[in-house]
Amino acid sequence: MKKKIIKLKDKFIRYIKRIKEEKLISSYFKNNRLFLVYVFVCVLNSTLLRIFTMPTMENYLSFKPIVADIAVVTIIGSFSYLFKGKKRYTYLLIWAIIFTTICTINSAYYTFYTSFASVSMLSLTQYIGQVGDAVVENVLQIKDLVYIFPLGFFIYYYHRLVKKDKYKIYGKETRIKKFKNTLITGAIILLLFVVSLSSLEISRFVKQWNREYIVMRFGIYMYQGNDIVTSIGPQISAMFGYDDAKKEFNEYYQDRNDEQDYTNEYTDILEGKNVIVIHAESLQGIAINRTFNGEEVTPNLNRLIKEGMYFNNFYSQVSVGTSSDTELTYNTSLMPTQNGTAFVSYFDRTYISTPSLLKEKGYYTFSMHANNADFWNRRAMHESLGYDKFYSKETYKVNDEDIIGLGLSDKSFFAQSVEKIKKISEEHDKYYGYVITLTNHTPFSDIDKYGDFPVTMKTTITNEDGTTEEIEAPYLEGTKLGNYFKSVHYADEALGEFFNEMDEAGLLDNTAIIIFGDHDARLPRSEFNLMYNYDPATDDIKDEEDPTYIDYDSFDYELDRKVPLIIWTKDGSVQGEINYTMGMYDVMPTLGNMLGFYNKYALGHDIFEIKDNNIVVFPNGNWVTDKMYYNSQKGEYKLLKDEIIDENYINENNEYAEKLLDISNKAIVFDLFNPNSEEEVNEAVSKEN
Ligand code: GP9
Ligand code: MN
Repeated sequence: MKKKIIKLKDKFIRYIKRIKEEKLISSYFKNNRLFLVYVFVCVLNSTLLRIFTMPTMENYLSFKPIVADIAVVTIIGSFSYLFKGKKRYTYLLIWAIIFTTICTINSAYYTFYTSFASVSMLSLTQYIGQVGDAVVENVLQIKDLVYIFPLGFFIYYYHRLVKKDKYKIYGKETRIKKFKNTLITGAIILLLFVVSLSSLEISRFVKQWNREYIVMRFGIYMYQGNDIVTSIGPQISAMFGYDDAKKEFNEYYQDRNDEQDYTNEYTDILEGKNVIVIHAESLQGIAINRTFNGEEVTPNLNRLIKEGMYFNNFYSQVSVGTSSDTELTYNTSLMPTQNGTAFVSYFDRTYISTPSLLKEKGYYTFSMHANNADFWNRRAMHESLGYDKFYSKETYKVNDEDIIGLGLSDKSFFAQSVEKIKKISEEHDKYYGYVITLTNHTPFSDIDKYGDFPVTMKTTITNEDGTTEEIEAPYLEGTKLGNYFKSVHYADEALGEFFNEMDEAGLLDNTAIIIFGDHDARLPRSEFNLMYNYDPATDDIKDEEDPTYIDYDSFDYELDRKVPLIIWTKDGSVQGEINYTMGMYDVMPTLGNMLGFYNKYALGHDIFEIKDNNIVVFPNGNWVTDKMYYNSQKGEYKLLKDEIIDENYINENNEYAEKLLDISNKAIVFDLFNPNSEEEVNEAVSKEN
């Protein structure tokens, strides 16, 4: 071993000597001038794009995307060495043009959409029009043309080399050697880059929806390459297995009626009313009715719960698409897809959705959210879901003092939204709006801006000498969970203001308001343990031996991920507390019964029909019923009722869950709600017969 190391050391020293003596570095630069200029030009363009589109200090100094760009450009450029003479230049020129075009298009696209372009958008014909307009409108801006200058320099440099007779033409052997060495160098740079990535960076890259984040870390070329893979991948997988999928799909739904075949006490109860849906970011059930020193975390929600209908056993069913998955499931009663996210990979499918069915009943449908329209690809997907208009960040005034966390504060967002809704109400008979909040988003660290809400514990403790003392123990102060409650308190206050403003504008009189938490807040389990088992005397978790100690296991944590669902009307026509286990996919059929629409393909149920017989399936195959929570990965469960359950119950529910997830996924991937695809199949079937 020692010998080997010495040998290697010798070899390395000899190599360094050789580099020095033979002036390898300077001769490399001399002999590969065109290639190096090509690398420089392409990397410079990508860097300029980042600086012009996202001019922050972090971007100026960021080294990572430069490494990524060098790796991509070097690997692609290495193949140029396989070509002889002028062809080598032509190869490099073609790629330099491609890279420059990528930068130019993205530069123009960014000005218009504050995001980066995606090839998946090209499949929307209407979208091409929009992108086309954007490019044409912006092409005159100097900053979009800047990228052409480095390209021009590359062309000029080549001609200069030729003129001075310095453009080297290599023999076949040298060419292959050069190709190999360059490719290996590129691969090593790529490897170094990959090793430096954090798990968050990798997961965001895989999901590909947070485009600014990806371009900032991976550079524009890797972003665009990944974009092509994530956009085309689903199209390719949808090419295989269509017939089987369609058959299974038809069998699954064959017993269902085309029309609703029941009525109950809530049928049509909200018919004709305007509807405003509040998709409340990260609003988790644990905040409801919780107090700190007698102060309610959510006084406004607590009031609405009493005045309206509160579903206290309600779960979101999200996968990696978090907010967007809830938007899918709420609007369509379908489950998130098994690969990628529906919003990014399958936005161009046909969906049967609440807004599209309400549109048939004469409603004007819109959505509102003060983030970039391309976040989660909402611009495209909200249109696919049947929203007539999406009011995104571009339509809101975002003053610096109104920014909290991810962007525009809920208070400002709501105030501006009420103005918009007022206008809509003047222009349309009936309307349905989906309003997405933003402030209550992880990491809940903007606590200075949430307003004062101490999450301490004021209590009386008995000292060892028997004396008593009034103390204010820190409790959840300084924890993420504590900050979360501060943030929710702010979100609740904003909601209260929204209700007041809506009422003042007379917009609540004939309107039903639906409020739900979009998913849990991803809070650490250890902090739940602290919350439930806090000892103010020691400012720590109680001893497990303490008789008041509550054992908090992973199932309790899963059950605590519940989110509230509220249906509220000013006239109090819908009231009560509903305990049935219910999931996001049950909202469409439940609301459909109340508003007078029906979707045969809903995977959930009207909760007032299925009642305590319901099952909520999660995208990972777990499920929960009134009787038990089942973890399908571990094959473990927790009983929720004092009832003995047999093996059959678990097997049947497992089968049900798997089938449901499979059908949902196939319906989306193979575009099975598309009437044209139905026609095609019918044609095929009639030919067979
Ligand atoms: C982004 C917001 C948050 O606009 O809806 O998305 P999330 O991180 O919750 O999926
Ligand atoms: Mn969310």
